[in-house]
Amino acid sequence: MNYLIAADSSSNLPADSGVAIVPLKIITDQREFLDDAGLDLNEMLSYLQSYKGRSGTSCPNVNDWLEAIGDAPRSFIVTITSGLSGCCNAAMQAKAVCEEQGQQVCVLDSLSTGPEMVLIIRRLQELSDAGVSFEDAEAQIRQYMTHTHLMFSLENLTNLARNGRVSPLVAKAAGLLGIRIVGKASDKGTLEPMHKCRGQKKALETLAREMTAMGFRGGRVHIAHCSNEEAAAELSSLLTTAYPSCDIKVEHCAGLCSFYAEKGGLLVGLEDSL
Ligand code: X90
Repeated sequence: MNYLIAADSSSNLPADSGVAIVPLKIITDQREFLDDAGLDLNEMLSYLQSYKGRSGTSCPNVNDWLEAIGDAPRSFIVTITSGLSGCCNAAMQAKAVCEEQGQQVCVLDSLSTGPEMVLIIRRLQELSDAGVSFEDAEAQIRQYMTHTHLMFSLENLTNLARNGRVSPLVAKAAGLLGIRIVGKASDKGTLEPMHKCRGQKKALETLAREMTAMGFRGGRVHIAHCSNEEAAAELSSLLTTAYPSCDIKVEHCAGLCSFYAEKGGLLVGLEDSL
């Protein structure tokens, strides 16, 4: 590989992915969970379920990013959306420090999270392996990012609303029995709710339909789920039926995405063919 790739833990990538992962934190008045390979996700989720006080998250700081980059001469940093987190801002500060020392750093604001970040990272790894120069890789990846998208289906938006990341009115709708909010990452990198769907089956059909509307015709798909293997499998089968050539990978949400997507939540990264 000819450049280092770093990303924050909202990407849900495992420790052995070849990417330098910088963890976010999940914080309550009593405890703090670092979203890294040492996190016991089930323990965190069951603690949060019984915990009734305040909870939130915090993003890495400039030093966390500097540590991840180390003395690598060339690095790409892929962050969670600047529309919802300070993560990208901290990475930009790290870039400024590194550039003073003669290192090249390109910060990519995903305007998204989770599985769309994984699509971007996967493509970066391919460019790196193919020996594409840093400058050309930046141009190509920015172009690629205009063709990647994120959709979601959420059963519970309590933590998003409590932390000011979605309107309480949207969260309230999802609180009704069986209602899922299906939506996408907006152009500004915020949540854009599109449909209220009753039941999982409807939600998944709506997701698949909206993916087609976005230009999906059977490219790469990454599905990250929070304790909802069943929905991930069902969506995979809907997509494979419609687009037999599509390349689907399913992963589990790590700490940060689990906190916000909550139990049952599904995040879908996709490529359009426009
Ligand atoms: O800086 C921090 O503390 C992190 C804040 C992150 C807040 C949002 C995380 C969202 C996770 C929920 C649904 C996907 C929507 C993505 C829209 C861009 C996943």
